[in-house]
Amino acid sequence: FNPSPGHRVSVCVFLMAVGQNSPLFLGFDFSTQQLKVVTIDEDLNLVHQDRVHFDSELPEFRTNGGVHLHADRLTVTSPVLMWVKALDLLLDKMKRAEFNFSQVSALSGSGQQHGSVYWRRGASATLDQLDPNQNLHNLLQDSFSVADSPVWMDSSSSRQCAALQAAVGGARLLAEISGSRAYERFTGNQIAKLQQSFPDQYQDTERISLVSSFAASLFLGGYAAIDYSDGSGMNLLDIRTRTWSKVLLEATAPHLEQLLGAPVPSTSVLGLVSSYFVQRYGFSESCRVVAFTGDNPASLAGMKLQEGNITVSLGTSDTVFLWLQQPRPALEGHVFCNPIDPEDYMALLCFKNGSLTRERVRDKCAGGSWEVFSAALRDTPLGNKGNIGFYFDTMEITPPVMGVHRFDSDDTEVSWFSPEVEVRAVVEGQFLSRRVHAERLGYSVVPGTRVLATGGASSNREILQVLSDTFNAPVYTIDLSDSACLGSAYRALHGSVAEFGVSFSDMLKKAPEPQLVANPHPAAQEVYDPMVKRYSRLEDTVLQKSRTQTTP
Ligand code: ADP
Ligand code: XUL
Repeated sequence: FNPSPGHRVSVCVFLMAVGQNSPLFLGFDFSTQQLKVVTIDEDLNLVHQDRVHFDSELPEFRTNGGVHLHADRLTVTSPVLMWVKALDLLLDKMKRAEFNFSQVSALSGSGQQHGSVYWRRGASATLDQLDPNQNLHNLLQDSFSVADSPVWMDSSSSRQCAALQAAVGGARLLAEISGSRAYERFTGNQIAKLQQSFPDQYQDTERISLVSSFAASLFLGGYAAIDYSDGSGMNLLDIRTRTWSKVLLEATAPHLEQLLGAPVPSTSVLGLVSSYFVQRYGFSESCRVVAFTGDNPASLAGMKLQEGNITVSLGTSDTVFLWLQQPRPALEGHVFCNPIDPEDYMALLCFKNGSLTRERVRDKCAGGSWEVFSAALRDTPLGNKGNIGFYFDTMEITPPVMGVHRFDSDDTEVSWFSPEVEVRAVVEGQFLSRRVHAERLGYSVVPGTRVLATGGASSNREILQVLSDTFNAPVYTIDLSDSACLGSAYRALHGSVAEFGVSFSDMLKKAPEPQLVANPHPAAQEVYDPMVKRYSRLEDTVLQKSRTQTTP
């Protein structure tokens, strides 16, 4: 866990004395590297948090950063039974810590977006009759027709993306319908690839879930619907009518309408926890399950995001997102249905080379220590004396480029930076890119703009200082670096009070305000405004170079 400074808590410790009968609300996050949970009470106080880290606590699945990178370096998957076993482990840990499950009134959760789970024929009957004397991992051994689920880091479905765009009349039309042009990691293209590569496994599938709706299905003991917001990351949903687009379903794979089930509003109460959880863990029979959603939509719910502000999430992926009232889909970035207000939308940009790339540079240049990494940021000047770097360890989404590219102050490509310059170059390069692409989406920093930071790396003050300087705006964080979990717990609570007419924003009035953690340096604008322009120009150079190298 990465609680922000001043809020350090030991994992699995009850933070507050909770009355025996006061209702509790759970928020889970099935993220790339770990499964996390946060518990709040009805006054939105944080009561308990815990996690299971996949690589270190479930080594039998042999993942690296929670995933398997295949030999083609484009296919990326995660074992679905690892997620199931992680849930067994997490709930067992909570039970050992004497967590009182009977107090939980409602639960919700989130999952890494776009990943897909393939339930084998007969799995629904298995889910319906789970034996509380056995763990889920044993019970669901044979319930998946595809053992390794494609996840958001995958970029192996270019052929299917091209075919989908051709079928609907081009990228722009696809973006108009689904909120995004075709992206390799988007679920529809992954489903198409799977159906073409493994037709027998596809035939043997009775239901396809997203990671979020798969996780909700475990709690419900039956298939959970996909919610509009996470459903927007599939290149299948019409984001205006909030129904599956027939044209897109047909262009993707057979029988999809049946395999996906009807999508529902993100605020839906899907049902009650199954008797398995009542008998095995002591959940109340009346505990509600609120629709699970994607981790970025859940983060939006956790951040108290207001119009005009921008959230920068620094998790395994780096994302930038905004609340939108009107959808304005473009060829870059994504528009999703809003997880809180059914009339509204959110805009999102996702960058694959986030925390894992910072970690690689930390290991190479700072002896594996975040303290040394942070010291290098403190000891180097704003603007890095004109040095700019692009660090795409894996194929980036925006721009679609791979490899490391370093430029000195004369824009000459160089092969090496000193360790300290390299540390600043990776962080500055990443944040310049976040700003350049957010500005291309129409976002601009104006007086009063706040940047809200979240995700694992938001516990690092020096990184947040660079974020503040490159955006020339103050940076705020919330108490907990995992806003997806917190947002899920808020959504669970809202699922219990919405019927009494309480709006999500009214409910959040009691939530602590985000805290200011960094103000931009007085010289920030002078240094970074020209650098943003240079970065944008150099990015075009890098993109051109990579296109010429890949064109035969
Ligand atoms: P996810 O939810 O995608 O699994 P998190 O939001 O929990 O990921 O972020 C995990 C990442 O946080 C790690 O990969 C690590 O690189 C980063 N991180 C943790 N602590 C620090 C720190 N002090 N400085 C910078 N990055 C950090
Ligand atoms: C968003 C995206 C990632 C995943 C994993 O489009 O691909 O942010 O949700 O966190």
